[in-house]
Amino acid sequence: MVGLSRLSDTAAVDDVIAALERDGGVIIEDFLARETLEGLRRDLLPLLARQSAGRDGFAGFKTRRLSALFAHTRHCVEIATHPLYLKPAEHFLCRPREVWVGSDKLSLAADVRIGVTQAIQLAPGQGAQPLHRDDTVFLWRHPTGGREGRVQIICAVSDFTAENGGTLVIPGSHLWDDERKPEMSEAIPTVMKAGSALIFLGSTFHAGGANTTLDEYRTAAGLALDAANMRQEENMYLSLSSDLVASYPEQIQRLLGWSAGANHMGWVEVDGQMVDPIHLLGERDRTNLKGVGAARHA
Ligand SMILES: O=C(O)CCC(=O)C(=O)O
Ligand SMILES: [Fe+2]
Repeated sequence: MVGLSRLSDTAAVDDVIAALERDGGVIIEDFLARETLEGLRRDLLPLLARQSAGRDGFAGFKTRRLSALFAHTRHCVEIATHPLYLKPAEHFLCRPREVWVGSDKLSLAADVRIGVTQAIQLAPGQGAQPLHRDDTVFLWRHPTGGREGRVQIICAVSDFTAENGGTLVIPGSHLWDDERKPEMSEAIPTVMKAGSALIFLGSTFHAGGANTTLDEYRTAAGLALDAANMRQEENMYLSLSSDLVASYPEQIQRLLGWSAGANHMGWVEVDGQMVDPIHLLGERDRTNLKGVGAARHA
């Protein structure tokens, strides 16, 4: 089976787009400047070392995750705004739709939002994650006809190898319909040097690989750019304080957006876990919280 294309950091934006259209993913070698890679290591590695490991099979019992990356490192700026990531992302995410407003036919495109930020460290002994599509959070349907809900990047903070859990990707799976089940035999590990990056579409099947080494940690820093057309129209998080929201019944708290739901939208990190934000309101017990994936991936 043929793996993803590898392009250099001097590639043209159109070449990145073409590779993503064809394969659903692409590797950009030397994506990060050396100072950025060093800065990410300096900022993130000590924090990752303090995180507790996942508490379900999807998050990974031997995987440490650190989210809210913009609170922890300013080097996310270089990742999110790198032209070989941001411009292809806009190509797939900002597809205009024609709408009538009175007698005007308007062409409107969603803009882009940073939908998730996360460093992920696989310890030796971590098994492979289940193959999945990251646009599952939007319950996106496939084939997409080229309109994507998410474009994801995973930057290698350590080297990625087949042995240490380099992200498994099924090239071409972004074109599959929703009936086709992904098989591990179709997935190819992402092998890349620290500083390189894997970019893939939200509709591409992938998974964290198995770390079969005895002593190597595989560390990634990633984020997702999402189409901004299905967020809450009114910004409840800015207009209502969390104390005010806490004074309402739980049903209203959840309706106002303090809920992650079965599709995991809106989680917040607590103690290394991606948890339902309802736990942050009021006097709730926050010890030993389970992540949003726990119900399905015990
Ligand atoms: O760790 C990785 O390589 C991928 C993780 C992933 O796909 C996820 O957690 O959604
Ligand atoms: Fe994923």
